Formats: sequence, structure tokens, C-alpha cells
Amino acid sequence: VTTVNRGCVIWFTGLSGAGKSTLSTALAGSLRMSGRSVEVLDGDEVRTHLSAGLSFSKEDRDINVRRIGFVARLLAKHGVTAITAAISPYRLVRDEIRAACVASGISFIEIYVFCPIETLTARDVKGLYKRALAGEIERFTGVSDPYEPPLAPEILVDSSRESPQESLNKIVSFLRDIGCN
Ligand code: ADX
Repeated sequence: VTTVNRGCVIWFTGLSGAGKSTLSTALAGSLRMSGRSVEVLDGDEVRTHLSAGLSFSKEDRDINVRRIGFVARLLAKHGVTAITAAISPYRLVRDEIRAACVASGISFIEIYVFCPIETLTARDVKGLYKRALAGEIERFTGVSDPYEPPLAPEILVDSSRESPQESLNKIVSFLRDIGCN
């Protein structure tokens, strides 16, 4: 009897618009090309299904992020590479999910997608920063709600200085080094 190879959990965290979704999609494509089973759990998407109806209060964000962690860990247990892309603003919850993964023998790779708030506000792809700064959206992460950056992420990318391709290369080579590719 051979045991199923455990997958890993690749956890993107960072502010809205920093590039988590873009990188997670690109990474998923790259891992699939090398024959991996991959699932992406994207914050925006999870909030329309698994977490429909949740708000952006601290309590609801914690519920949302714990759900994502729970599903990611289940997938990884069965050999799937689970990639998550939610803001996941609170360090304690991210670390709790990391601990649960490690306890199940699953590698947890935290990727902090950094981007200065000035750049995000200037880019404002979804127009949300403008509205948040105008006070039209309450509790907007990075503007009127906290974001706690990881203290020791496995990978740090800076989307204001790196192209998506450069960030992706960095991630892929890290995963190759630890055998999670
Ligand atoms: S999390 O905090 O619970 O991890 P999640 O990643 O699911 O957040 O959702 C973030 C997305 O919701 C943002 O990219 C943005 O499009 C949208 N959004 C709407 N309201 C807010 C808000 N108050 N704070 C942050 N993001 C918001």
C-alpha cells in the first residue's frame, strides 16, 4: 500500500489589489503543467459561495479565513496543492491554520504579496480604494481596517517592483527547492 503524497497549502496574503489572485492563477497554471492537481480558493470567489453573507467585521473575516484554511487542508491531505488568495488580515488566524497544516504533515507556504498603499490607491483596479478613502466603504483593509503582515513569510514578493512573471519565478523556484512542485 502506498500512501498518497500530501499536497501543500500555498497561502497568499496581502491587501486587496496587491496581486494575490493574479499570482495564484498563474501559479496554478504552472503547477498543472507539471502534472499537479491544484485548486485555488480565492477570497472573492469563496465569498460568493462558501462564505456568502459574511461581512468584513473581524469576526466574519476570521470565519471566512478559517473556512478557507479548513478546505485547503482537506484538499492537501489528499494530494492536492491548495492555493489560497484571501486578504487574511489577521496573523493569529493565519498562524493557527499553519499549525493545523503542520500537525497533519502538510507544508504551509505563506506568500506575502506586498504593495505600498500609495501604489494600490493609484492603481485602484476595482475602484474600491477611492470609495474607501471617501468613507463610502467601512472597514476597508489598509485604509480603515487593520492588516497584520506576516513576520516570517516563506516568500515575500513586492508587486510594485516585480513583474508578475518575476514574482512567479521566485515562487516556482522556492517550491521546487522544497519539493512542492
Ligand atoms: S478577508 O479579509 O476575509 O480575507 P477576502 O479576501 O475574503 O477578505 O475579500 C476581500 C475582497 O473583498 C477585496 O479584494 C475586495 O474586492 C472586497 N471587499 C469589499 N469590502 C471590503 C472591505 N471592507 N475590506 C476589504 N476588502 C473588501
